[in-house]
Amino acid sequence: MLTRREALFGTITGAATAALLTSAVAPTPAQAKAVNVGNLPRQRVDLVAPPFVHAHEQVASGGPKIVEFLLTVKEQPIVIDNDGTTMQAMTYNGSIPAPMMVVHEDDYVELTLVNPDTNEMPHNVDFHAATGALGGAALTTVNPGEQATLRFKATRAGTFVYHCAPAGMIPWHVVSGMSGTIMVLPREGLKDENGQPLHYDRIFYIGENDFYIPRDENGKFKNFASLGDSYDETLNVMRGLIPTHVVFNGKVGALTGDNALKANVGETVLFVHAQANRDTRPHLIGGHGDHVWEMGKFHNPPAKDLETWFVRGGSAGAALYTFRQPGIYAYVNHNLIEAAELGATAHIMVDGEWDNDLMVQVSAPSPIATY
Ligand SMILES: [Cu+2]
Repeated sequence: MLTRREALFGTITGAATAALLTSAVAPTPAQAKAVNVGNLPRQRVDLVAPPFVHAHEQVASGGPKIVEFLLTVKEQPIVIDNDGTTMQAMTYNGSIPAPMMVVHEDDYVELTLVNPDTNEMPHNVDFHAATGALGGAALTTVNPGEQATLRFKATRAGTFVYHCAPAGMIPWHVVSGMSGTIMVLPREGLKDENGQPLHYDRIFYIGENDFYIPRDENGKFKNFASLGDSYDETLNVMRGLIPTHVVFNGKVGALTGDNALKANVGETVLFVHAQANRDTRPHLIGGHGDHVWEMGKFHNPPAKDLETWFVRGGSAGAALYTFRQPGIYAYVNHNLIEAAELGATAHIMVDGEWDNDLMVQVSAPSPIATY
């Protein structure tokens, strides 16, 4: 059991982590370059749970602004498969993945992080989109009962992971659910490889997680009474590097069957796929990536016509696809064992008219003819 004191003051053993911490020095006023953002307009955005994304402009209609977001840490048990396996999860706003934030390049992100006093652990946010102070983690570390507000300038366009990074406990917090995505759009919107504008009709936000659930002496997944109780055994499973679950949006089946995503033939969908901890390889069965920013960074020209794309652990990729045929599509991690056995599958139900030019069954199955 991890005590509150150990959680607060660290169980740091690695030299690398210790080095990280000593470099995490917040600037004193004398060192800081003054900025004046007082005249910028402010916009408060209420975040929505994945796979959906809050309303946003694709092309910015005005100049840079300050965009305010609120994340509240929720430590809570979450059911992660159809057998009722329960993980002592740590989340931002109660969802896995955490909500997507969308801003434009040169906007200022102003995040307030609230850690209610009912929680056990300290938490923070490391924004891969931010510059300095461990991505903001050094300036947002809040104990239970505290809140902090961070402002950073979104200077790089793309899809970026954010995640919790508390001293001595970074991987545990990340694989327990504390990661999300921020999308920084170019002010003029997305462009193809020739600089022509690209637009999406829908955006689907898929967060992939690898979970490490301890088993009991009979091989059954264990439920723990509290987050702290789950720590030691969970860490042992994590150190084996073999996940027990690889899921989209927090749970086996979170995006399949009745929870399938929906689109229409002719619509262009932007798939944003985040994995904060481990490599993955999204693939749309029966479709493609028309334009893919595999690394998620929009000032690089998109790759075209991809069958499968690679999303590095600790990053978020983006893929645009215009659906041309109706049907139920499976969107998978194309490590098919992870897709079919561990959970990394989503469905997209697409309505519309079938195009026989693209595909037709020339003859239905029948007994083998004699030639
Ligand atoms: Cu945390």
